[in-house]
Amino acid sequence: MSDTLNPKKIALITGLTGQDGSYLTEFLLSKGYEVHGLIRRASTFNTGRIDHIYTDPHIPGTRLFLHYGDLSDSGQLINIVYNIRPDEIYHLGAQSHVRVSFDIPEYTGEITGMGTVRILEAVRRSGVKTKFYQASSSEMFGATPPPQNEKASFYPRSPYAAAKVYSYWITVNYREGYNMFACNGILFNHESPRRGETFVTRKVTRALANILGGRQKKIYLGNLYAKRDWGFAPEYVEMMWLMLQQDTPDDYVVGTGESYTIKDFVEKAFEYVGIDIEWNGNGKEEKGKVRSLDKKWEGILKAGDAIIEIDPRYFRPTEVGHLQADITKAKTILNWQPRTTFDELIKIMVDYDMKLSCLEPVGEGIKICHAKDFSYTNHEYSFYEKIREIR
Ligand code: NAP
Ligand code: G4F
Repeated sequence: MSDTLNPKKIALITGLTGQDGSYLTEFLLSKGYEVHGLIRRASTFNTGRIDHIYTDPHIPGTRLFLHYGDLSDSGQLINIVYNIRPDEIYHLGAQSHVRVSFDIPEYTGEITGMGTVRILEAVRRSGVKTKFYQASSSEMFGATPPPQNEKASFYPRSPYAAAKVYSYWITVNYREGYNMFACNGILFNHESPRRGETFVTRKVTRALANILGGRQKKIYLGNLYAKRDWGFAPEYVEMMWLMLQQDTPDDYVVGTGESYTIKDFVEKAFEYVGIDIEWNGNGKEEKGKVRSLDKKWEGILKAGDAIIEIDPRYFRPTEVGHLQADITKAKTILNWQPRTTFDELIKIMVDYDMKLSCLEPVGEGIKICHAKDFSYTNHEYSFYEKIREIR
């Protein structure tokens, strides 16, 4: 880790306990920042993704500090911004699950939408001069056909997406109205071994490992035909930082420029461990069955076993059919190029979930991860810790 940033820059992250927040924290610490994070009080620990980098604040040299708060509580947000006086704020906190937003639309609006204006107001009222990053989402494009870029229209298809559209525009409004350095990163789906377990990619890689470990029989999924532009999360947090290092604030689309169906993801994940899947039936009756399998899985599965089934519970009242980024602007202005392919992402996620299930990983994914220069992050450490706990 670099300790050389002088004067030391201070960052405040909301949502630091989430997938992106944990990678961003590691990234900023490696750049010499002092990092402050907003965490929610919970009756169980919610710091699993950052425990490996947390140190007691009494230890000299500590540069990571956590503060209790909530995006529904303006008083504490103002207090934190005023007292910490961050140079940069990364606003990642949100109720981020699209399917769940249909069940709790009001709460999602309150946190994912209103939470943003609360933070922006905390900045404005405290008079702190800071740069602001808003975690905007490709979900905002919704029904707008691909490829989607910064000029594409928003057509939100969920309470989550509608709340993110509000947050996008309020960020633009504070930039224009109060001359704030405020940027929207319109990020397409990005995944990792730290992805929440109920998002589809992680649900699949985790279930795959559980099936191979003999702890689960099948996976129930929803719409197999939606297409997503899936990238690797650590790369995307680097982009958040890069946006705030520019001379002028602006909004950028970040994605890979390629898209695949959920079915593609499932097939490739199983193929990686030596299981070939064939599909039979239509609609709710569609099933993914084992066509052939590597010898080593023979005591666990056999040809003909149905391991993927549909549960309509996972369908959404309104779906986003196809997201695929046009990343011309990020390539041109930020000189950015995605460096992890779809196949590589799947291998990385499968390997780490196999490790977590105490199975010998295939290994290609872990090698890829090491070869791509993500030295600021430590998948190994955080995941070995969990493996030890499970054992
Ligand atoms: P995530 O893993 O779900 O993390 C969300 C974070 O927000 C967690 O730290 C969570 O805390 C916190 N949070 C939730 N409700 C809160 C509240 N009421 N007060 C304070 N904090 C609260 O999400 P992610 O995948 O890292 O995504 C980060 C951000 O980018 C989110 O805003 C998401 O909507 C957006 N985004 C994500 C993607 C993607 O593909 N991952 C793409 C585009 C945009 P707990 O840990 O306590 O739950
Ligand atoms: O993994 P998902 O839940 O991600 P979704 O809805 O695309 O949202 C994620 O990406 C957004 C960026 O575009 C973020 F803003 C948002 O915060 C979140 O991180 O679902 C992906 C697709 C959907 O089409 C869904 O219908 O997978 C389909 N799907 C099929 N079966 C499923 C399932 N999704 C989930 N979560 N669970 C299933 O069983």
